[in-house]
Amino acid sequence: MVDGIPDLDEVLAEALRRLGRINILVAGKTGVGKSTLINAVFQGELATTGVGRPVTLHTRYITKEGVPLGIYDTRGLEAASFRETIGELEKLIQDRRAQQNADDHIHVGWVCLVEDSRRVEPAESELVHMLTRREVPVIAVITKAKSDEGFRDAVTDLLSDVKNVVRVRALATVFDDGHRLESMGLDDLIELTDQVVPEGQRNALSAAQRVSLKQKQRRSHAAVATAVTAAASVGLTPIPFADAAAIVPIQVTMLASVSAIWGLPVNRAFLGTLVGGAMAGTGGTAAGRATVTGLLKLIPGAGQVVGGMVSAATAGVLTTAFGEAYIATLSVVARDPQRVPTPDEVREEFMAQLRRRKRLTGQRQDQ
Ligand SMILES: Nc1nc2c(ncn2[C@@H]2O[C@H](COP(=O)(O)OP(=O)(O)OP(=O)(O)O)[C@@H](O)[C@H]2O)c(=O)[nH]1
Ligand SMILES: [Mg+2]
Repeated sequence: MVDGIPDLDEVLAEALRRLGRINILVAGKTGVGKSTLINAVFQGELATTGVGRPVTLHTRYITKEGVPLGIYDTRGLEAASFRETIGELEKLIQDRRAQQNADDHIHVGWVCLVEDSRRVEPAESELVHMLTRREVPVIAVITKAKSDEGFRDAVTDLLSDVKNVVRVRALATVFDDGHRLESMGLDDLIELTDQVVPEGQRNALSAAQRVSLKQKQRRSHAAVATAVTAAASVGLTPIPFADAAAIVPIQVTMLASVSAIWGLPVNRAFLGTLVGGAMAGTGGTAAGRATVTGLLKLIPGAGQVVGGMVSAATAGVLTTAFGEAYIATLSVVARDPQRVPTPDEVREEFMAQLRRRKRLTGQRQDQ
């Protein structure tokens, strides 16, 4: 930290630390489509590429470098000895719950039932009971959905402890006559999961998933609101604009947090391209001041206050404009979950979004 301005690496490390981790227990009989579901919903072909560490006889823990997600992949529910499997899982949950760090807990259970079977068996009911007793919220996931015929209602009745029941089709299904049903329900599964996991796990869920743009946008708006509060408290004592450097780390932290929420690489190359040298650790020097002012000049509305004073309200307005421009940027360039945008693409769109907002604030001033 130099003269109140933290180093970019510190900001990045903090953004990643705050992202945390979400752990999901995925259970269901063999062949119901658990691995396919995991690969469809999350980044990085987790279920096939992550070999997974065996944590019990019937459960592997799958993680992937750079994705803030852990999957407990359970098998053995189909065996006659399913009670043993459930007993093992119960021990596992308690063991994880005893950890200090909430990132080590098991946050939600997805109990998968295949639609074709049209049956709920004792293994699934007993598993749901156990998870509920151990305060792990459960979502029943009906997989390979193509024809409900009342099965969803039946599952809702029979597994009355679950928080919700959702029908999903992880892969498109093509019938012999050529009729095609696209994948469906994956975004609903994420929305429902978001509702039942602790607040501290939601950004990690957002970073890891690749099916709900809506959830990423919602989590980003929350991160911007946090930054606005921080910026406004800096501006409570109105500060001369030249010293508004104090709100720059807040803006950069916000960009790092929102990037993390979108599952983008939170590293120096990425953020460095976005903010230029403003955070390179030159804070105390004249050159540092110049780049800080340069960054501030990008912010819609900030042009009008250069040389003046920044109040709490202004600091809040500037931060909101900056954050919303970044969310709009990612909604354009990071829309395709199959492809990570390059830092230059993000920067170019961000500048365009900022210019557009500046024009709008300019017009309002002229009226
Ligand atoms: N058409 C279609 N096929 C699916 C869908 N989900 C899974 N499958 C197929 O079902 C088969 C089994 O899927 P997996 O994902 O391997 O099932 P699993 O539950 O992981 O099985 P185990 O690991 O053995 O417990 C595979 O051939 C998948 O391609 C789906 O939504 N639609
Ligand atoms: Mg599998």
